[in-house]
Amino acid sequence: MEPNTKRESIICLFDVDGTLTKPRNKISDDMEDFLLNRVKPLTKIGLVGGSDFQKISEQMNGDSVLLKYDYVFPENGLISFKNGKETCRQSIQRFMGEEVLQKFINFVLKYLSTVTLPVKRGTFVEFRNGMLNISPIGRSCSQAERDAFEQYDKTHNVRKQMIDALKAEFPDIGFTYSIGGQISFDVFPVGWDKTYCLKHLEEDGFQEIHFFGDKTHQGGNDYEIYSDSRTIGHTVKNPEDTKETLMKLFNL
Ligand code: M1P
Repeated sequence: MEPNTKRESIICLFDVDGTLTKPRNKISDDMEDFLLNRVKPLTKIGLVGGSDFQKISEQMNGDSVLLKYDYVFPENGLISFKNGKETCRQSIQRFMGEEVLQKFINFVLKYLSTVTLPVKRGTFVEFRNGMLNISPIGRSCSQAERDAFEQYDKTHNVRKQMIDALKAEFPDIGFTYSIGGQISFDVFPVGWDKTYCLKHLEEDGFQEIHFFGDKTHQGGNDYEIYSDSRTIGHTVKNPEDTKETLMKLFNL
C-alpha cells in the first residue's frame, strides 16, 4: 500500500481477543505502541468485539481505549463509540418488543420443564443486552457438572433438539441460534454478528475497510464480517501475526 495513503479513506477494524491480545489477556505494551504510533497515523483504527465494553476495556488497558481508537464497537457494534463518544445503543428487547420476547421465553421455560437430565441446576435463561443465553442444565452448575453436561450433550443432543423445537415453534421470528460453549446456546436476531458494526461506518465513506480476526473460519464469530463484501478480510493466528500482516500491508 502507498505510504501516503489518505488516513480518512481507510479503516482497519480489529477483533480483540486472540487478534490484538492473547486469549483472555491484556494487550501487550509492544502491540499497543505499534498500533497507536505506527498504524494509526496511516489509517483509522477500530475495535469490534463480541464481549461487552467492560471486558474490552479490561483487555485494552482501561476506558482510555475510547480515545485511543477512532471507533470502538462492543457487543458486535450494538453499542457504538466514535471519537470517544457513544453514538448508538441497541438491545434485544428494544428490537424484538416485549410481547414476542416473552412468548419466546415462556416457550423456552415450558420446554425445559419437560427435559430430564442427570442433574439440573438454576439460571436457565440469561438475559443479556444483545442475546438470550439458554442453558438446559442451568448456568449455576459447578465446573464438574458443566464438564459432565458437555459430554452428555455430545451423545444426547439436548441443545440441538431444543433448537430444532424452537425453530419449529417460531419459524419466522428472525433469530439465529449458536452453540458456542459447553452448557448453553445463544439466541440473537439475524445479522447481529460482527457485520452489525458496519452500519455505523456507512456514512463515513471509507474506500477500504480492512478486518483482522482469528476466528474467520465458517462457524467462527469473525466469519461473517471477514467474508462480507464490504470488507477486505485478513485471517491472523495471534497478535504477532496481526502485527506482521499490518507491516506488510502498510510497508512498515
Ligand atoms: O464463547 C462461547 C460461549 O461461552 C459461554 O458458553 P457456555 O457457558 O455454554 O460454555 C457463553 O458465554 C456463551 O454465550 C458463549 O457463546
